[in-house]
Amino acid sequence: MQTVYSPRHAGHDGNTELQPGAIVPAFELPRRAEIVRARVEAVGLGPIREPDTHDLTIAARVHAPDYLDFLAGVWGRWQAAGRDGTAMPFVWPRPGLRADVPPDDIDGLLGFYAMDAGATFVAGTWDAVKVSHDVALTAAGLVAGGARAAFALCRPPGHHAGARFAGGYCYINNASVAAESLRLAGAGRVSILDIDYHHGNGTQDIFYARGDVQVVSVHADPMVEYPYFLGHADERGTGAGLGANLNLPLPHGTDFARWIDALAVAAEAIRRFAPDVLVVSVGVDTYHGDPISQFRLDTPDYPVIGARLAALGLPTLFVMEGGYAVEAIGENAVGVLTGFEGA
Ligand code: Q9C
Ligand code: ZN
Repeated sequence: MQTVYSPRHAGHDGNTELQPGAIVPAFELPRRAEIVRARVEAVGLGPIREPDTHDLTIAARVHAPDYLDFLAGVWGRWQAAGRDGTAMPFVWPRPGLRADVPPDDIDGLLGFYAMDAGATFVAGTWDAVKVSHDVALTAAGLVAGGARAAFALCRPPGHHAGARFAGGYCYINNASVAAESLRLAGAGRVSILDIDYHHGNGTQDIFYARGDVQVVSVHADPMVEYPYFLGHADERGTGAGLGANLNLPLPHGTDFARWIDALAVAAEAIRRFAPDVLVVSVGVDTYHGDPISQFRLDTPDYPVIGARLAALGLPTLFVMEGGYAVEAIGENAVGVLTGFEGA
């Protein structure tokens, strides 16, 4: 399969992250994408190409246009306030406060458009975010054009970004933009399967009331894990989307035997939905060595996952999400893809 990749992700670098009790260097690093790209080359997965440039028309169908304007302009506003380094919010409009009026001040705006302190901005962030979106759309175009599969090597990731907020290292929801583009290219129904360790709250937020895009997620139980406030099993969609959202939360310590049972439930739900195309949010932070996660998957498990996904028999777009055990991220992420190809 073809991989779409841009070196311009690397401008999103040098940012800090708020962790319990400390501010530390961000876990979501440029090296992640470089190691995945090197592994794609090492195993000969297929050609690597750069993305085409896309405008934000499709992104503006899944995100609020004022949110996209904020993303594009935040660094300029931060600089205009005389600042450098890492822009990060510290105050949020939780329920009970006014969440309908974006403030004028940069610190208010940062919180208005964020769910947490986890989507930080440096000088190169917007360019990397825009290009990550281009990568997703270009790879989606390959699948729309008839490819059996394609790999969008997105960085930064996207699945925590909702219709009008950033969070969890995510800004534009690449998988959602790709799914919307596949609908516009003629797919009547699209399924998004999210296998990142964390619940894809942003993807769920975007499609919760839609019946044409199914969202299925296997993830750590939000009772004990980020994002904490979405991802429970009783969230089944609303209105036209009722029944088109499926969450399969699993406890800390989940091993591969238990995880793959949940994947079988997910796969059965996708078969019943009978989509024309599948988008997979591929996070490999389910790995036992991941520094911020608590599942126990191992490197040989990832090709098995890929083979199970291939058995769905659908045109499939893989979109890179999380995975922070940097030394293993190449083998694990590309393992899903080689398992898919080998099936
Ligand atoms: N102590 C993705 O995998 N921080 N985002 C968790 C744990 C947020 C992960 C803090 C993790 C976001 C795309
Ligand atoms: Zn994750």
